[in-house]
Amino acid sequence: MWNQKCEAMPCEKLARLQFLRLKQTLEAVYQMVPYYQKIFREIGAEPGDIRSLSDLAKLPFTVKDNLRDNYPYGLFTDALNGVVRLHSSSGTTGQPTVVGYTRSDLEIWAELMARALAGAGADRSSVVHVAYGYGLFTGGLGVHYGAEKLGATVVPFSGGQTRRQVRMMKDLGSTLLACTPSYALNIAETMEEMKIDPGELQLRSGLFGAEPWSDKMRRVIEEKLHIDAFDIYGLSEVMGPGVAYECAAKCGLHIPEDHFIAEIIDPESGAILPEGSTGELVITSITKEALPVIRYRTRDITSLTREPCPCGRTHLRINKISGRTDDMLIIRGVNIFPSQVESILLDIGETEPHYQLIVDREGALDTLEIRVELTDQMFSDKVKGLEGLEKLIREEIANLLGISAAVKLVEPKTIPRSDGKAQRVIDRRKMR
Ligand code: DLL
Repeated sequence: MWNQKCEAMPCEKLARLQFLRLKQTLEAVYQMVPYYQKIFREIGAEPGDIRSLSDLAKLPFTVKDNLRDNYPYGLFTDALNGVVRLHSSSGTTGQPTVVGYTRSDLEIWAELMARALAGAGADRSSVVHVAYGYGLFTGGLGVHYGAEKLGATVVPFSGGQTRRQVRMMKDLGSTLLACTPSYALNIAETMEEMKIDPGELQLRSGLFGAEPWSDKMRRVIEEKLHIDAFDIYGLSEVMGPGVAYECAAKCGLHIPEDHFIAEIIDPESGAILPEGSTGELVITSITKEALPVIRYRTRDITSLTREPCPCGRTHLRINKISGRTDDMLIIRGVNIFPSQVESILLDIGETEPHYQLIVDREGALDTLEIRVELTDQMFSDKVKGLEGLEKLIREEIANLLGISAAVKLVEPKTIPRSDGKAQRVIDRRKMR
């Protein structure tokens, strides 16, 4: 554990600390952010009316559009005064959002990333190879400063030039790889092409996140790279990577509750759901200075638990994120997440772990086509075997997800590889 005092703080003490910090955050936004002043006015309340942690529920949610509508600096507490860094969210549609950090915000971010890296087994002796993109994306610099804080040696590679990444990891004796899970697959494949056995490297663990990935995918990556793979979660609006991270027990991701308050809500009604229920994660920051967020709707679907964790950390855990509310596909009334399809494909295990979902509409009906890559061996196989495999995938999808999908087996290496977040879904309905 990187910070035993904070990460294993007794629950009552933690709740008292949370309340104190929440009050300070509410006072700050009430004093300094016209947007929040308006919100308090609208509900006829003042920060003093929040008398317990559960009173937080009296405040309305903040959503991405609130940040967009106040672009670029409207939700910052003090314009750019004291802000030493900006990042921007990776949003592919519409107006981007800009997020800012004071020096204290950056120190806390580095602290939380040091916790996450320690959770994945890293220490001062580690060589951390960062293949998340550097730049406006929070992945690269987020991991970078956490690894430095930990005292590890950082290799700030960023994304791309995959062959060179492999050579550098081998030459420099990198022990931990940090990148998206889809890029980790790409790296593993490149290693195979270069005829380098993962055993020739010193890699022991991986810190993967920034996109949904199933437990099955974890196993595939672990086998291909001979490592122990850990999940890390975060989003720019709340901080960046480090909003939740796995420990050695791998039974959920701990949210550093001395800095964030987490809730799970029903995405339709907004009602708070009881512990264990699946819904949308909502986060309130309680130590951020430049851009505090109050009840921020992440759109990410998960559940939370306060059951004690064998690792000794007292902070609550969220389950692996199954997807985003906006990535959920509704195919003829059935809701599915791409990660569910991923699990089924990897369970069948006769294809490569590279797939894409093509969603379209014929008349009034939504259609789904699952494209999945054949292995080299299957590709040279007889057509009959391929028909059987297509049928098997179709049947498993129908049985387990309750939808009928077309399955198309495609040639090896024809689905685009990513060096960042993979594009798993092509929604042609949106292109019309
Ligand atoms: O992806 C921050 C990050 C960088 C997290 C590196 C982990 C590692 P954004 O670009 O703002 O920030 O995208 C945030 O990515 O709301 C989720 O939908 C998704 N996401 C992030 N981590 C995970 C994860 C970074 N571990 C959005 N599992 C979030 C599933 C994830 N989805």
